[in-house]
This record gives sequence, structure tokens and C-alpha cells, in this order.
Amino acid sequence: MPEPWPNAGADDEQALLMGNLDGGTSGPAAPSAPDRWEARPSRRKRFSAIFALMLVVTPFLFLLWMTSWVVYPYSNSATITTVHDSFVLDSQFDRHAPPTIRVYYWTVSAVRMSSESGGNRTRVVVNGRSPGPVIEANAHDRIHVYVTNGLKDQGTSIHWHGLPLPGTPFYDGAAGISQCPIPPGQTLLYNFTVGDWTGTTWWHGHTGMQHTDGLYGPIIIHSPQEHNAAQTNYTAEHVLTFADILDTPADELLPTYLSSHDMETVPEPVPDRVAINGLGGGPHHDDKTRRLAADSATPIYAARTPQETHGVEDNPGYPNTNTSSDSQRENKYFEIQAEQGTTTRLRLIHAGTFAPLRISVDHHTLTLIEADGSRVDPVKVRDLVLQPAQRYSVLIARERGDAEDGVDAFWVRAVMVEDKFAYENPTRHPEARAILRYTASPASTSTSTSTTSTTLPTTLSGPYRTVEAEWYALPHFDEWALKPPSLEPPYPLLPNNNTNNNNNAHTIIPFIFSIQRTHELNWRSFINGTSWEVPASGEASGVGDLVGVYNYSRGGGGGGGGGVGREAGVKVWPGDQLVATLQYNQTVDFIITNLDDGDHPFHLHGYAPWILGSGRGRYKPATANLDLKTPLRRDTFTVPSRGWAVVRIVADNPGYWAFHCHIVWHMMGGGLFQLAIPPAPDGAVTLTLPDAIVEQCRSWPKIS
Ligand SMILES: [Cu+2]
Repeated sequence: MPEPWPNAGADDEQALLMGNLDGGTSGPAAPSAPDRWEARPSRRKRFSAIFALMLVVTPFLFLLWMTSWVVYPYSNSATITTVHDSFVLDSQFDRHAPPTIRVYYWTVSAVRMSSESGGNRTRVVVNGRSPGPVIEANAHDRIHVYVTNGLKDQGTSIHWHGLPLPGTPFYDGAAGISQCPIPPGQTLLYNFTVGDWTGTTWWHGHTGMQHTDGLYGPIIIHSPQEHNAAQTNYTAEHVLTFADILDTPADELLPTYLSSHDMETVPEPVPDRVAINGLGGGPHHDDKTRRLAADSATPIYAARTPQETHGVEDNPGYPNTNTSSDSQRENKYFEIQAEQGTTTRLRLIHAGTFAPLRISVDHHTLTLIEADGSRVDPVKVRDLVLQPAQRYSVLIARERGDAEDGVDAFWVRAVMVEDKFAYENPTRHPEARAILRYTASPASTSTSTSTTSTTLPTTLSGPYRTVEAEWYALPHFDEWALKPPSLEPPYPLLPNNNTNNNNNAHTIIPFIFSIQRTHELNWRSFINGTSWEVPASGEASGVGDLVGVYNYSRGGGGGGGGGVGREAGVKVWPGDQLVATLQYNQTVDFIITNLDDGDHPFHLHGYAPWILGSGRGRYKPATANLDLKTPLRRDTFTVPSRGWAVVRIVADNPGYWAFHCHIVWHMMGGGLFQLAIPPAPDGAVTLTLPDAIVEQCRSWPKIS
């Protein structure tokens, strides 16, 4: 299907955005860039009360602090669609609508909240909340996201994880690669098409540790065909965004992590809790306590100990439009409502940082139908493990026995997989829960997202008793065993160098990943002996290389001479930037060897590689048994501990793209390298770097 969108063309609007924002006269339209206080009346009241008591002596300091949260005034002229913004996806969403521009106005800011220990901690949020807004669109839509940096002293940027961004790689959001961070007070319009990509994905901050500190949210791209296949027939769908969460700001922990001289093993900070759509992080009472509580119809969280409010505290301003009473505000579990006798699709997203999460629903099997946007041959499992940045869709339906017994409510569980933790974290709450509740009427499509019920599930983890035998007979989940639906288009055939290239050789790029304590006793991640260093704020490889990849065609094409980006091969650029420059349309196999004793979820920007194979030990071509016929494509895959993986791409998406471990500690410690892919040498498509991207790099020295 052709897309009606030109790829360039937003430059005029970008130019407007470069101006000063607090003047309010030249700013772009943003009908609802919300005042964070207006959007969160409950928190405002709470803070006011606390501060009125505590800061009587220093009212001026408080006022100063308040005014540091700038509200950017906008007019209302550019809104094209109404932004739907809920984790309960709208069943009326028109999957057959003509290509549409969907416009979002976001302000990134930091909010402080009191932590368990009584101190303050900071979360980085969009429009006052974490997880931030949902982007919901159709294939071939164009997305406009105006991102205003409301942080006082840090740059920011947003990455659209898994979306290929054809023709607009400079909006990929990877700071130091595709752009410089957006300076404080400035706005960048991210303007890209979705192409024909469909499925479940997410956006997140890609500057420093902001993602770990809360800067993330879901992206759902619908396909007009998604309800057609009988095996994926479902009546409602819900998004569950999972994250492992730290009570200490991650940007404070990073220097400690990198210089933990006395630790013998890699000391990634052990998460404090897990959240599901920002809620349900516990602590959870044992089953006996829960039963008693449920029997007496008294919520267990009615006791307002400080520990009982984590879910709420983790989510300042989390959609709470219906939370008009105290009892509702105290509810802390995300609730999924499913209609009796129907099938529900759950879109599962790991938006966290370090701990893999084991996901299950009491008394239910999960029928897995999607991995990172790729349809999979449906497979039934008892539970699954989500690695950081991975996504799955599963179908669930109530077992007959439960229906007969009148069991209507079930726990959804997300439990940390703990084998990578290097030390004991005494404040750790390893499990988060949500509620799955069957109702007689259709599932709510309102924006109410936290439970309003007073009865909690009483189910235990595991199968319903009448189906135990079948349940235990189900295979163990294995991400490397997933395959695309057999013989079903539109799965592209695996390309090879005979069919898909213009005389470009089929190239193999090996890379070896390790985490080591260096000479200075710092913990660093290495790829082929290099350890990526985050460029200074005014630098980005894709912007600095103005005579390289982006202006490729202007230099006469053909791939020779000129800028640093043109010569094919793997090189270390100044500033410890490891860059593999490819030829357009080249088929490339990456052989990744993981020398570390942990699994690492690797993510390639701009592509969904074919996942050819993985194994333990070192890669041996003769015995590797690669799948060269029906491999799955996905953008985030696990390279096993002390093992290997082989993935393939065809370099048909020009741009600078990061390829890195998605455990943010490892990326920031150096575990990242870059692909530089030029446009076609015939000059049919040129990439023009938007002036706004260049200007934001130039403006950094002036700010700092
Ligand atoms: Cu890693």
C-alpha cells in the first residue's frame, strides 16, 4: 500500500520549534499539554498539605520550586486526531481508517515523590505520568510527537523502539547517534511514518538513564487484518506495561555501578519492585492473608501503611479520571475486565531495565501469537519470560471449570527472574500483580484503569485443578523455539546473496560481547574490544557525519571517497564509536558471541533481524543448525550466557542505527555499536538531515 506521506517537509514547523518556548507566541499547537498540577489534583492537595506544614519557614523556596515547572502555552490549530490514551484499547478504534496523521504533545519533566525511606526520589515522566501516553495508530499512519524538554538541567530524547522509521532515521531518538539530546526548554517534532509495521511496541527515553527512571510508554500499531485469522479471534485487548523499578534515581546509581571497585561480579543495581502499568508492586500478602481479606470483602490495602501505596506513588498522575473517592485512589492493582465466554488479547511489554520477568495468569494458559510485532505460530504455554525491551501478545480465555465454579477474578503475575542479581536487596518486592476479572457485560472501554472493585482474586498461581495434567504437559517457554505461522504470507522469505543484492557480497560481521573490570577497576561492557562512550551533548555520529551517509547521493553515489561514513567496513571512529559501515542492500549476518555469564537482550534499531539460531558455547558453523527457511523476525532477542546468536539483515533501511544490549547499565557501560547504512547508490532516495536536528547539536555549547 503506497503511503501518502512525503518524508521530509516538517522543517518549517521545526524551525518554529527552535524558538523560545516560554514566550508562547511562536510555539506550536498543543491543546492539552497539561499543567502537571492541574492534571493531578490529588497529588496537588497532598503536596500542598505536606508543604504547608513542613515549609512554613521557607515559603519562598517552595514557590521557586513550583515555578520551575514551566507550563508551555500553545494554541490549538494543528490537532488532527483525538488522541486516545488508555491501556484499555478502544474496541471501536477504526483499523480500516485511511492513513491519518496522529498528533501528540508531550512534555518531559522530573517529578519528585517521597519514597519508602522518607527521602525524595525523582521519576522522569511525560505529561506528569509514568508509564506515559499510549500511541495507538494503524499501519501507514504518520506520527507527530512534539517533545518538549521540561527538565531543568538535562537533555532528553525519545526512541520509537522497533519502528523502522523508513526515510527518517534521524528521528530515531538515540542520543549521540541519530540526534543530540533536546536541550532544556526546547521542543523537537518527531515526524515519521509507521510504514507497514504492525504490532506491539513501545517508546522510551534514549538519553542517559531516563528510561530506567520512568520515561517510557506503549505503542500499538494495528493491522486491518489483525482480527481476521480464526486463531487470533478475540473480542478485547489490553496493554500491560511491565517494568522493574528502582527507588533510587538511576542516574545517581550509574557512576556507582561503573566504579564498583570492590565487587567481584558485575554489580547491576538490583531492582526494588515490579510494576504493571505502574501499579501492583506490592508487597503482597501471603495467600492466607489474602483469602481472609477477600472473604471479609475488605481490601487488604485498606491499612494505610506507607508500604501499601507503592503502586500509587510510582505513578504521579497516572490516569485517575475516575478516582473520585479515597477508596478508589487507594486501589492499586491494574484491572483487566474480560467478557465471559470470550477471548482476550493481552499485549505484554517489558519497559524495564534489568530483571527478566516471568508472566503468568492464574488458572490460565497463554496462547502466544506475537513477538515484537511478528506473528508467531500460536503456541500454548503456562507462562513466559519477558526480557527487557521484548514484547509478546497472548490470548487468554477462562477455563470451563472456573466458570462452573463461579471463579471470576484471577491474579496476573509478573515475577523477577533473579539469577543475575549479584547481591541481596533487602527492600526488594519481586512480584507485581494485576487483576483479570470476568464480567457478564462487555469490557469497559473507558479510561478507568485501576480497579474499582473491592474484592480481590483468591486464586493461586498454577492451573485450575481439573486441568492440571494438561497444564503440566505444556512445553516450557523458549523464545528461540518461536516460529512464524507456517506458509502464511506476508512473511518475507529469508533473503540471501543470490536473490536480494546488487552484486553486494553476503557479509559476516562477528562481534564479541563481554563485561570486564578494567585496569582502573571500572566495570565496562565491550564489543570487539571497544567500549562505547556516550558522546558529549553536542555530538552525534549521525549528525557529525554530514558528508557521509545522509548526503551520500550528493557526492555522486557509488560508495567511494569522501566522508567517514562511506567506506564499507567496521571501524573505530573518534570517541570510541564502533561503526560498521555497510553497502546499501547488502545481506549481513551478525554472529554475536557472549562471553558473559548472563543472558543479554540485544536490540537493533531500524530493523527486525531474522533470528537464525543460538546456542551455548562458541559458535561452530558446522553444528550450529541455523534456521535458513522459516526464522522469526524480531528486534530484541536474547543472546544466551556464554553462548552465541546469529541474526541476519538486508541493509535496505539507510541511516545510523544503534545495536546494543538493552540492559541500560550495559549500554551505558559501553555495550553498543552502530551501523551506518547509505541510501541506494542510484540516488532514488536521498536522506536530508533536518535543520532542527543539526541546530540542536549546535546549540548545546551555548547552553552548557
Ligand atoms: Cu547486557
